[in-house]
Amino acid sequence: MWRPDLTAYDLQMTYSNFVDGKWVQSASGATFENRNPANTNDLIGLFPDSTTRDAELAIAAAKRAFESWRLAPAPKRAEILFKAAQLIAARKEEFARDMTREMGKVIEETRGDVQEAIDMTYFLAAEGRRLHGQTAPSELRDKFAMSIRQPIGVCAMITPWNFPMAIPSWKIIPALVCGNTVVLKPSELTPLSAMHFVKVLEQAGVPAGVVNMVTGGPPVGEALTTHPDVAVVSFTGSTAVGKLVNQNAAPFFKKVHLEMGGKNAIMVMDDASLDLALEGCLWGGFGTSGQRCTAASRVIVHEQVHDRFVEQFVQRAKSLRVGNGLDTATQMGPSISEKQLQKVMSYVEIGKQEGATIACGGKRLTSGAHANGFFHEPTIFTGVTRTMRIAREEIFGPVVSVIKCRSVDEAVSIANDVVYGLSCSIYTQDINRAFKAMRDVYTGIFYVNAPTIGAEVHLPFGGTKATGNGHREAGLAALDVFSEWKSIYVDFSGKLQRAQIDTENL
Ligand code: UN1
Repeated sequence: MWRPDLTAYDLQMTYSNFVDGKWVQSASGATFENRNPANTNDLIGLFPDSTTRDAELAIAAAKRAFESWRLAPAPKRAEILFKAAQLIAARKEEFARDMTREMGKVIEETRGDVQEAIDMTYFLAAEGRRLHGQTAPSELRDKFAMSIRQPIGVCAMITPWNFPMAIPSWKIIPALVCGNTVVLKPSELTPLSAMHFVKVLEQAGVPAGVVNMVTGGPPVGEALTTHPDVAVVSFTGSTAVGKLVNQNAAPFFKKVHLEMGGKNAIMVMDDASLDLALEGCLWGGFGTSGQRCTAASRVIVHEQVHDRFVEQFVQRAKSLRVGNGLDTATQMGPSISEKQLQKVMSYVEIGKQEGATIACGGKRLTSGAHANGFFHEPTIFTGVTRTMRIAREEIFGPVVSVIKCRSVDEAVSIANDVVYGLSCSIYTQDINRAFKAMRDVYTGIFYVNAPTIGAEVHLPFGGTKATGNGHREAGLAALDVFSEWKSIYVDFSGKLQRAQIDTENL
């Protein structure tokens, strides 16, 4: 369609919403820019800055499509999803490169992100031939009892920028296999990867209206969380926004699944293999530039090995190569945006003021290859105590706080002493300490001799306290978010039988 308000240059890179099986512009015609965080001169494209009206149209399409999709046999729904997994696998490298360009994380990691979407799609598509319920004996004669999962309806999904394809897949695939329909609002910072995923679903044969995507900011989020025809809201992002989502949805009694912040700790005991622990802390703390909700932003080290550990940790962090993630020599990419980088820098100031010591890093990188991106040095604070804000608040950047401890009990107590409860890990060779920590740390994910990041798709993913609201995604637990149980009793006795009353009927 000819658009007099856009130049040819713009048109080449103007992407669309996906509503009712069609790629369409926002009703307003407005767009926002998607730029490369490693080089802001690189404009990736213009995406619809959608309005309430766009969200409403998408919800209406999803509502209509639900009536037939819910009746499609689950194994048939699954066949489409298997095909989608194959299509993604065939284009993995292309999707990974686009993702590094729009999100910044290094190419190895974006390949991992795409792989996670492939894995999740295969894993949950297979539920099309299971979706098991239960059968149970009835307490009455000639009566059958069973439970089945039923789809719920239109599911709204609000996804973050740090796992631009994996997280949409965690939500969309279980929703679809259960027979729901979807409206996705991906982060404005990474809409291209979400669009690739949605396009693949279209190509695989998902019928019109079953999956819709509306890009944009808060007006879209607001519409999705307050519309009466949305039955489920699944959100991954900050705790502050999660709270808003919950408040918006509460008056409608929507089912809300929230996956929010973390302040994850790696506990390094004095009997740990230090080399292994160092590798884990570097990967857990600085992988994805610390921009994972599972990132190890606290390292709690036993006093017996503290100084030795810190010396090597600092040395290794200093040597990390920071740059454009498409360069295979790069080990750490940029922060996602100026705003995110400013947040990181403000926490570095907070840490200094609180009296922690900057053992390395602490500065923005601005010259040479870093001039046009949002780069920050890998930063380690030592002398951190559990009461400091840098030890308690989520920073979501390449900043790790090292806290000294005297025992496994103290380490566990520090690990638990935050409002979040996503992931935690212990490095130890002592099985007693490992099991004690495994039991006593109150998180949704726990690792032994591995960092806090790297959850696999077939286990439940989520956290306790301010990290979540009791739901889990991934694993079979994801089905519980996107389906509701129906208990069914079939009485074939031909007479009225009263449960709990007709108790004599042997
Ligand atoms: C997130 O940071 O929001 O376990 C998700 C991990 C990844 C997923 C992280 N598989 O670190």
